[in-house]
Amino acid sequence: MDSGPADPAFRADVLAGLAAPVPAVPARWLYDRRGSELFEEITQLPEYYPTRTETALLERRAGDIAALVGEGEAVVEFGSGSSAKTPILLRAVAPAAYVPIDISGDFLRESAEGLGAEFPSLAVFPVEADFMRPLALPEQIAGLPRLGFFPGSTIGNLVARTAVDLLRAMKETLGDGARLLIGMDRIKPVEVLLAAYDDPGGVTARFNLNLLNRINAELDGDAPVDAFRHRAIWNDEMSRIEMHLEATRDLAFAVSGRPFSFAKGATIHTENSHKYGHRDSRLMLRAAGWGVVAEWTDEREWFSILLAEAELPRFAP
Ligand code: AVJ
Repeated sequence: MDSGPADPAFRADVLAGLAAPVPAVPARWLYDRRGSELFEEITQLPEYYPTRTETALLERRAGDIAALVGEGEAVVEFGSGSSAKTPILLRAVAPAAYVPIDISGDFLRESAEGLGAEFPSLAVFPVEADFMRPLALPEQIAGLPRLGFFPGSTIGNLVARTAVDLLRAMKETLGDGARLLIGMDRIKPVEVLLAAYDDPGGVTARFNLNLLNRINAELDGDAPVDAFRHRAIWNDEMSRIEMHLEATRDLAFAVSGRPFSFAKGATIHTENSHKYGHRDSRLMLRAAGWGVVAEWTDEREWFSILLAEAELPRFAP
C-alpha cells in the first residue's frame, strides 16, 4: 500500500484539491495504513468520546437491537469491521452470514482473520469494492434478510448531499425490506468537540499531518511538513468539526512537478466530521428512503445508534 505505483485517483484528487480556490483534499486519503493506525490511536484517547460512547451503547443495547432485528440475517458491514463493535453485533444478532465491504483488500483479509477466531462457524463473504456506489452482494446470501451496519459516524465525513447519495446507494445494495444500523455523532458543547479533535498529546495532529507525508512519499512531493500545523474548528453553520492544515509561514512546494504556494495562515481543508441533532439524522435518512424504527443514545446524548428500514415506494400527497 505504501509502496508500488501511486494511486492515480490520489494524485488527481491532490493536484485538483490543492489548486482549488478553497484548497481541500478528500478525507478518505487520510486513511492509508499509517493514517488508520493513527486513527486507531485516536479512538483510545480520553478526549475522543465517539468510539467509547458508541461501543458502550452497542453493548448495552445489543439485546434490544437483537429483539428488533431477529436472527438469521445477512449482516452487511460498510467498512472492513476492524473495530470492537462488529463482534458485539454479531454475538447479539447471530447472523446467517457476514459480508464486510471495503475498498482495501488488505483490511478485509485482516478483519476476516480476526473474526474467524471468535466466530469459527460464521459464513463470511468479503467484498472488495467501493460502497459509495450500489454493488452486487455475493450470491451466497441471496434470499437472506439484510441488515446493513455502518458504525463509527463515518457518515459524518460526508457533506449532506454526498451522505444522502451514500445512504441511497446502501439502500439499493441491500434491496427491498433491508434495515440499516447506523452510528451518528450528536451535536454537543463545542469545548468537548474541540478537545476530541485537537488532543493535547497531538495524536490528531500527527494523523492530519500524515496526509502531507503521504503526498510527499507517494506523489513525489516536497511539502515542508514542519511548516504546517493541525487545526480543528467548529463550523456552526454547517454543524461540523473541520480539520485543516495551516501554513505557519509563506511557503511553496511541488507535487508531481506541479508548483503550489500557500501564504502564512492559508489552509488545506482535510476532513469534516458532521454532528447531528435529533431531527437532523432522521431527515437525512428519510431523504435517502430510510425510515427510522428505533434510536438509542447515551445519557448525555452524545452519540446515537439508529435502526432504519428501507421505505417502500409510495405515492406522497
Ligand atoms: C472516522 C470520520 C468517524 O469524524 O470522528 C477523528 C475521523 N478525524 N479524529 C471522526 C477523525 C479526526 C472520525 N471518523
